[in-house]
Amino acid sequence: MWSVRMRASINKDGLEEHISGAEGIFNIDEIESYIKKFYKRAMEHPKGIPDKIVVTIEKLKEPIQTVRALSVKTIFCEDPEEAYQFLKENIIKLGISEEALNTAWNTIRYNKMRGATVIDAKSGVPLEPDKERGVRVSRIQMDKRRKSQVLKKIKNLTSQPHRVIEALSIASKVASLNEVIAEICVSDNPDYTTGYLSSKDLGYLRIMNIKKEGEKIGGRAFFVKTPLNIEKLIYYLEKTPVIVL
Ligand code: WAQ
Ligand code: MG
Repeated sequence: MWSVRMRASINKDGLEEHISGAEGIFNIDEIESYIKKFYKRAMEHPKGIPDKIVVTIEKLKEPIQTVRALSVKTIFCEDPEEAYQFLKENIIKLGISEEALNTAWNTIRYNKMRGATVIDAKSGVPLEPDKERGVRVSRIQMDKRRKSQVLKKIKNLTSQPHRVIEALSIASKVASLNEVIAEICVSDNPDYTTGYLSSKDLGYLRIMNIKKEGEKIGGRAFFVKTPLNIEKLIYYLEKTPVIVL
């Protein structure tokens, strides 16, 4: 099996600004058609036309692991205040401290990271070694049958189903780790206002109107138990190939 990854960016005043990315684990005979899909996606992104697209096609050497997809549920919140209340109540029920939630929320609102922050669920201290980049979950692919089942379930509840599939794949890989208590996510796309809270027991809870239309904020946070081997956690999330069943 092969890992295929794409990332598109545009140079603005010497800084590379991320436009879009996509990835998957494929058979060799699927690669060509996915490169075409990814290229199309890079060029047709609402954020603009990229001036650089990097495609990595890499044969996987490590054995592929499997994890179960989290169950999917949509929570109909009216506005960001209601969404944040829902988030807070559930985060506290999971035993995560308010400090930890505050650190996560501030990072999501004010920091531009390409990846996620990893937060000590008790102390609220961010643990990722690279604070600018964060941790990038990668080498994931949802099984075809699971994908069509989820697509059927959410087709009337989202304008961008592929976004849900990708986010659910990430969340399922993250939640499969015993060290992780929960994850929260807000898309950084100004036009995508549904975020999520996920955990092994709660599943993947899609939270509508977690931000206002047009807002550029967004990010991800993983709440973890300590003590923990952060290098091992990051290696698994970034490098270990996982199929989501
Ligand atoms: N690994 C870790 N963090 C990531 C990754 C990744 N592979 N990709 C993005 N991030 C971080 C980064 O800080 C982004 O700013 C933030 O997450 C949001 O990324 O069911 O599309 O790709 O309808 O904008 C949620 C779907 C969509 C909810 C989330 O995130 C639903 C989404 P985006
Ligand atoms: Mg994205």
